[in-house]
Amino acid sequence: MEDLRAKYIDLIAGASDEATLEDLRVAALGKKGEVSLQMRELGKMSPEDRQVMGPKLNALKDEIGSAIAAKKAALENAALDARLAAEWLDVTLPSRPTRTGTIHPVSQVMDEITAIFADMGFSVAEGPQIETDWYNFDALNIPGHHPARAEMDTFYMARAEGDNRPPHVLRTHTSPVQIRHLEAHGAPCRIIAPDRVYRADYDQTHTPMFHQVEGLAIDKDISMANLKWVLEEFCRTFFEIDEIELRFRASHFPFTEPSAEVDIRCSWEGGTLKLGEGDSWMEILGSGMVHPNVLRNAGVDPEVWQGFAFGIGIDRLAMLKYGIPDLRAFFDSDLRWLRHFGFGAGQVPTRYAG
Ligand code: 2NM
Repeated sequence: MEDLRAKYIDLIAGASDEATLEDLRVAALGKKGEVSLQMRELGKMSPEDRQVMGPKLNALKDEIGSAIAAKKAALENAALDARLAAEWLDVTLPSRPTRTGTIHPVSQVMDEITAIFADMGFSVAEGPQIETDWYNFDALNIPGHHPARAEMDTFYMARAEGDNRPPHVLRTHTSPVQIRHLEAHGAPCRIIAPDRVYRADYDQTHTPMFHQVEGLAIDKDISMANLKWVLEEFCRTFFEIDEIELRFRASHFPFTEPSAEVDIRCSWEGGTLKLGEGDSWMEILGSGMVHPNVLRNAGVDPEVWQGFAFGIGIDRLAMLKYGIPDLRAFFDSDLRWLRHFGFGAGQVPTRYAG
């Protein structure tokens, strides 16, 4: 029995994995194991011998069982230690730098404009970029012979030969969005339409695609006074300058009567532009009271309803606010430029954060 004990305790101590331990358990304690066979011998013994050998064999069985369990636990601990050593991770290390994208200045300014006008009760309207010449011109009181059509450098969509439907165009302004909105929802109305527009023009200060925001407010008692306050409030908030001053200069657009171009007071002292002070004026937008013909074309009765509209170039607004010198770089998709002039997510000017 002492040999058996010494043999198994030794083998168990030397086992290097769980499978070996299991083999040892079967060899000693299994049905045909060496200890089990010895226990079977007990039956043949005299009662006196059995009384001595029985407890001894039981004790041996328990000892081997405990030794196997203890060794098994030790092997598991060792395996865990090995894993912990191998998979150890220093969570205090700085993370690897990853390049995040940036928000294009046009998108940023579009979001800013939308937030400011939202605070004044305007919602955003959208419409197609390919328009019929009715929505882009006729509905806006620009008939076929009107010089404004030629001035607009319109992109006309190709037509198959023999297709005599009226032409489709890339919209030259977002006014068609407003006509469609009035048609669908009627008056009263307070909307802005910020989006892409197209004109066949390319030089230092023009790109064939650019961005515009047009505003429209129609109600029973809207006047130029409301227009003036809305535009002043917009400029104050957008440029983050309290002492903003606007000048309304009589002008002419087919779709408004009266019409006004709006200038902002500025100075160019030392070659840098400053808004709200100085003796210079810079044109920033066009506006006016919506022409009765336009309201009628959109299904709105001009005897009952009236209101103002305005149009602003978003790209130039972005250049002015963020000191971006070259318009054409806006659309070059140059990553270095985008990283320099782009915005991080959640980077919102304090005046209208949230
Ligand atoms: C401008 C200037 C003046 C304008 C007119 C309309 C519409 F659709 F209501 F007739 N929307 N925007 C408008 C008026 C646009 O851009 C320089």
